[in-house]
Amino acid sequence: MKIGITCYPTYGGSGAVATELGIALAERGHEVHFITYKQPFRLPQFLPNVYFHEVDVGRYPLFEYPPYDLALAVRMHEVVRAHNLDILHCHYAIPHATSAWIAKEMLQREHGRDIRVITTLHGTDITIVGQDPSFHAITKFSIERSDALTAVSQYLRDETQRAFGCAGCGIEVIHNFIDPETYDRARYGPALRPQFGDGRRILMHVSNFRPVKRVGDVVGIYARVAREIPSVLVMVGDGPDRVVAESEARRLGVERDVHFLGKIDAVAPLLAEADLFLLPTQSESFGLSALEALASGAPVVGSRAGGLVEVVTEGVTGVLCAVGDVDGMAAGALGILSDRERWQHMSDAAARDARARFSRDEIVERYEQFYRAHLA
Ligand code: GMT
Repeated sequence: MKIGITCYPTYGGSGAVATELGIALAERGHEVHFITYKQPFRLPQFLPNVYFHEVDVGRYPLFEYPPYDLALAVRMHEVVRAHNLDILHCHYAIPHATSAWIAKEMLQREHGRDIRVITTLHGTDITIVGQDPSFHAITKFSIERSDALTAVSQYLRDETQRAFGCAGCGIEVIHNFIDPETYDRARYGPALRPQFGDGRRILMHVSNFRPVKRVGDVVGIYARVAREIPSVLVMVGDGPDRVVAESEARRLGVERDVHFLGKIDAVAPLLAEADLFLLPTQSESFGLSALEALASGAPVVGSRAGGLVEVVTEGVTGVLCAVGDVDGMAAGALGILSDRERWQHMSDAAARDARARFSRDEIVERYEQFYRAHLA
């Protein structure tokens, strides 16, 4: 098949999933065309069967807000025609599915050509941004006009049907996935540990530091753990709430032991050294970073929010508490870290469960079958 993929190319779960799906499809012999405004962050320079088409928005003094959605639609239209694509797979509903609908209309009306538009719903396109009155109608329209839809969790499918009233949308749940060879604790040597001292436990958080991630709570949980267990907190990523986390660390007097590493594309070697992964998020449709941590043998402590409960098996691979229950999460973290045997059990179970339920090959195959079913 010839597949066009559009995603947000910057740091974030939906871009990571879209890119890794594209790479896996190319390895399986499909021709994959990424159509985005920037090279996706997890896409290496060259891979057989993989092409990258940059969307150029151009500049014109009249445009205070350059119309990216239209430039994307035009690029999609162009790439479909030039490369004879079968499918446009949009990750995140707006504006990607909207642009794909415009491209589809143009192709149909001008060239009598049909292109199948598949949209994968990832998270805040449904739970936050899409429900904002400025975007609700266009999100609903773009969902309903897609030829087929997937959601990354059961929770997100139900939430889409509830919030947009499209009970008949026929959304298929296809969970996110990991490459078990990449997220493997045994594969990497120590990089962080020598820097912090062998006896200290490493707690880790990876995200784009948006308010929804509650990075202040991450620091709060860590500060409570640090009172009892020698440890450090490693914060990977960057974003608007980094200052919140930094000031919380100062307020709680733990700033010397909270290390902000900034944006790092390849997180697997870091996760392989984590003793615990923290995700006390406000809302999470899936939690790809949590899955990557579990696959790397790091139990997860986080909130019982959205689709995270489909990823973390409570009491077996991690501990989940109500959103904002920093004391409960700290107690959960201490319960795991203070008992070596329990930690080892959970770490093994986490790596095993992630492989059993979310391995790349099985899930990529489901996407392939999904494409085939909707080509006809
Ligand atoms: O929807 C977002 O907030 C952005 C998106 C991203 O690009 O990081 O994250 C969502 O998609 C990920 C990949 O499917 C999921 O693992 C995240 O849970 C989800 N984020 C939220 O629901 C907050």
